[in-house]
Amino acid sequence: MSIREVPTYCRICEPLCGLIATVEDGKLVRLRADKAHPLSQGTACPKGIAFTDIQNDPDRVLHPLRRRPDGEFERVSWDTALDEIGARLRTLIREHGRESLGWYFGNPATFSYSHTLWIVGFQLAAGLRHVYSAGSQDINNRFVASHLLYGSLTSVPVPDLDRTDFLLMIGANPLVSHGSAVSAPRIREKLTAIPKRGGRVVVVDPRRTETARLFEHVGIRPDGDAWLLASLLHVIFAEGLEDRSALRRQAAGVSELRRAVVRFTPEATAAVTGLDPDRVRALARDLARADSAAVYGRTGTCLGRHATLVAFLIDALALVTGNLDRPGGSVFGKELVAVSKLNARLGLIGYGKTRSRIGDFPDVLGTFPAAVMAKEILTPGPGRLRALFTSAGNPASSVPNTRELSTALSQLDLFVSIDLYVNDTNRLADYILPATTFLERDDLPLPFTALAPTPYTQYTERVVEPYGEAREEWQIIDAIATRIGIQPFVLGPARPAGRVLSGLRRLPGGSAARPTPTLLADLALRTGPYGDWFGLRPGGLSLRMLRRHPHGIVLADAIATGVRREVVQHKGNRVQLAPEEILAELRTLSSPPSDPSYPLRVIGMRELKSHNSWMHNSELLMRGARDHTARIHPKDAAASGISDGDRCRVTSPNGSIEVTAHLTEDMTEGTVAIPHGWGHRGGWQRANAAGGANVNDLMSTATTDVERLAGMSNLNGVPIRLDPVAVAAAPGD
Ligand SMILES: Nc1nc2c(c(=O)[nH]1)N[C@H]1C(S)=C(S)[C@@H](COP(=O)(O)OP(=O)(O)OC[C@H]3O[C@@H](n4cnc5c(=O)[nH]c(N)nc54)[C@H](O)[C@@H]3O)O[C@H]1N2
Ligand SMILES: Nc1nc2c(c(=O)[nH]1)N[C@H]1C(S)=C(S)[C@@H](COP(=O)(O)OP(=O)(O)OC[C@H]3O[C@@H](n4cnc5c(=O)[nH]c(N)nc54)[C@H](O)[C@@H]3O)O[C@H]1N2
Ligand code: SF4
Ligand SMILES: [Mo]
Repeated sequence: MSIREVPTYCRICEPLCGLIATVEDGKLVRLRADKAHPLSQGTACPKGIAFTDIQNDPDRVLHPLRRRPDGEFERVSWDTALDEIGARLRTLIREHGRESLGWYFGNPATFSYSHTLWIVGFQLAAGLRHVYSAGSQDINNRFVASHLLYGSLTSVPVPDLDRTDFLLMIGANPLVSHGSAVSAPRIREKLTAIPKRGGRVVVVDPRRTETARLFEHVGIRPDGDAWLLASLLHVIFAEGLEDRSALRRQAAGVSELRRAVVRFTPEATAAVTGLDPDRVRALARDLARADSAAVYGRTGTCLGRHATLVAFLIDALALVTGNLDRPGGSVFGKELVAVSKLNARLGLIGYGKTRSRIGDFPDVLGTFPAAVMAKEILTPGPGRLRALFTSAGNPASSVPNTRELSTALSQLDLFVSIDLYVNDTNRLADYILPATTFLERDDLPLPFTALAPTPYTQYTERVVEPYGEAREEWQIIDAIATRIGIQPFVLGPARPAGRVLSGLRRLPGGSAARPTPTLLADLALRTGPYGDWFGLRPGGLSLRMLRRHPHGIVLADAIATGVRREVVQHKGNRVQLAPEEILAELRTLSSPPSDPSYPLRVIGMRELKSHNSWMHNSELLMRGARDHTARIHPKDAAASGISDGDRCRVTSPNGSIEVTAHLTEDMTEGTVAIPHGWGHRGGWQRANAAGGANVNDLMSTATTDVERLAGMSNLNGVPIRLDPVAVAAAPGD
C-alpha cells in the first residue's frame, strides 16, 4: 500500500486555502488544512474539507454519457462520443455556420487556468459569438465599471485590508463567502484586526449578516445602493470634504460628477434607501475624514437594476475621498501574468465589440448576458443558437427564469456538457463528458494574485490521477476543435493573436506545433510582472521555481501603490469620473413604481455549507437537518399569516416557489432572503433528496429586466409576495 501526503490548494472559492491531500493507492482518502501554507496557515472551511466527498462521490460521472431517446443516459466510449459530436457539429456548421455554436462556462472554470485558456482559444479560433458565463450573474458590471473608469476592464481595485482605517463594505458577506474579488485566506482575522487597531468596518446590507454582526450594520433597502452612494458623494462635495489634490492629480470629469449628484440629498434618497439622512451624512463625513478608507462591494451590489452604476460609484467614492491607489485605500494589485496589458495591446477581447442578437447588449470580455441565452435558442432567424456546450456550469439553476431556459435547452439541435455530475442543466444534454476535479489537474491561480491584499501564488501538480475516464477540459475542447478543423492557439499568422501564439510553436517544449497549457502558463509567468525573464531577473517566477515552493509563496508584503499611470489607459492616465453612460444613468435614476400585489423584495444570500448549486451531494455538508428556507422578518411574516417553520409560497411577477419560512429579526422589514442553488433535479441523489426550490424561477429574463450596460441579471431586490401554504388536513381532523 502506498500512502502519500501531497500539498495542494483548494479551488472552490477565492482564498485558495492550502490543503494537504492524503492519497492511498491512487485514491484520495482525506483533505486537511495545510499548516505550512504561508497565508492560510492551517485554516480551511467545511467545504474544502468536504471536497473528499465530491472527489469520491459514487454519483460522479466518470465515463462519457449519451442520452437515449427514452431520456436515460447510456455509457459510450470517448471516441464514439467525440466522433458523433464532431459529425453533428460539422452538419450544423455546413447548414447554419459557426455562429450557430455556443458555449456557457460556469464559475468553477475560473479556477482552472487550462480550462479558461482553452475556452478563449476555441472562442477566438472558431469565431464563436454565442459565449455566455456565470459572469452576468456575478461580476461583469465590475469589469464594465473598470472599463469606464480606467479604460481597463480587468483592473479591479481591492480593499487594502491590512492597512485600512475604515472599510465601507457594501453587499458582501465575507464571513460566509470567504471573500470575493478579494483573495485573502483568514479574512475574518484581517477584518477583525481593523477595529482592533482603532479603525471601523461598516457593512451595508439588507440583512444583518454574519459579517454585519461583528461590525457596524447599515440596513439598506435592496437595490438602494446607487442612491446611497450618490448621496454620500453629494454630502462630500456639498461640505467640501473631497480630496482636491487627489482629484487634481488623478481624475477627469470631477465637476460633471459633482453636478450629477446635486439632486441626491440624503433626504431625497431616504425613501429608496430606507436610511436616516443624518446617518448618511455622518457616514459621508467619517469616510472622508478617515486617515485611510477602502470602499468595497460584492454580489449584493452586482445583481440589482443599476449594477454598473453602483460599481462605478464605489470606486468614484474612493477616489473623491483621496483613497484610490493609496495605502489603506482601494488599490490595484499586480497581475501574475500580464493579461490586461496583453489584451490592451492585442485588443482580443473587450467591451461592446459586438452586440447580442437578442436585446442588443454589448459583449463583456467576449460574453453576452446569460439571461438572453434561452431567447437566443428559442428565437428563429439567422444567428440562432443551435448547438450549446456547457462546461463547469449549471445555468438551469443559476440564471434567471430557469423554466424558460429548460424549455430552450430541450430544443437545441445539440447540447454537450463537460461536468462532474448530471446536474439540473445537463440532464437535458445529448452528451455529458466527464471532467477531472481540481485534484486531478495541475493549476496556477492566474486571475487571483492581483486581487490579493497580500500577493501570493502557488503551483500544484495533480494530486491523483483522473478517476474513471475523466479528462481535463482543455483536452476535451482540443479534441472537439480538431474534429471541426479548428486548432485553438494555432491561429493563422494574419490574426494578431496568431502572430503571438504561433511564435510559441518554435519554443522548446511546444511539442508538434501544439503548445500545452503548462507550457503557455510557464511562458506567461516568466514574462509576467513577477517573472524571471528567462534568467534576466534572478529570483523571478517560473513554474520550476514555484515547484520548489509546494506550499505556496508570498510575493510581497502588500500591494504596491502609486501605480495609476500603469493601470489607467485613458488620456493622461486620468480616471474618468463622468463618462456619458454613467451620467445618463444618474440622470434617469428612478425607482420602479411599487406594485401592491408584490409588497416585499427578495434578495440572495450564501450559506457556509453550500457552494452555489454543486455541493449539496456531500454527506459531510448535508449532515443535520438542512432545509432550504426563506429568511423573513417576523412582522412581514405576520402580515402574510406565516409562522416560523411553516411552508410558504413566494410569488413574483415571473414565477412561484415553495420554501420553509425562517423568521428572523436579522432581516430588515420588507426584505426576504433566499439562497440560490437548491431544488435539484439531477443525477446526484442526496442533492435531489435535499428538497428546496429554485429561487431563479422567480427571476425575469425580459430584456427590460436585464441591466443595460453590463447585461447583469436582476436577482436582488425583485418584488414578491408571501402566502401561507395550506397544509392538507389529516384524515379525522
Ligand atoms: N438568485 C441567484 N442566482 C445566482 C447567484 C445569486 O447570488 N443569486 N449567484 C450567481 C453567481 S455569483 C454564480 S458564480 C453563479 C454560479 O453559476 P454556475 O457556474 O452556472 O453554477 P454552479 O452552481 O457554480 O455549478 C457549477 C457546475 O460545475 C461543476 N464543476 C465543479 N467543478 C468542476 C470542474 O473542475 N470541472 C468541470 N467541468 N465542472 C465542474 C459542478 O458539478 C456544477 O455542475 O450562480 C449565480 N446565480
Ligand atoms: N459558502 C459559500 N461561499 C461562497 C459561495 C457559496 O455559494 N457559498 N459562492 C462563491 C461565489 S460564486 C461568489 S461570487 C462569492 C460572493 O461573495 P459575497 O458577495 O460576499 O457573498 P454573499 O454572501 O452572497 O453576500 C452578498 C450580500 O449582499 C447582500 N445583498 C443582497 N442584495 C443587496 C442589495 O441590494 N444591497 C446591498 N448593499 N446588499 C445586498 C446579501 O444580503 C448578502 O449578505 O461567494 C463565494 N463564496
Ligand atoms: S474558504 Fe473553504 S472553500 Fe474556500 S478556498 Fe478555503 S477551504 Fe476552499
Ligand atoms: Mo460567483
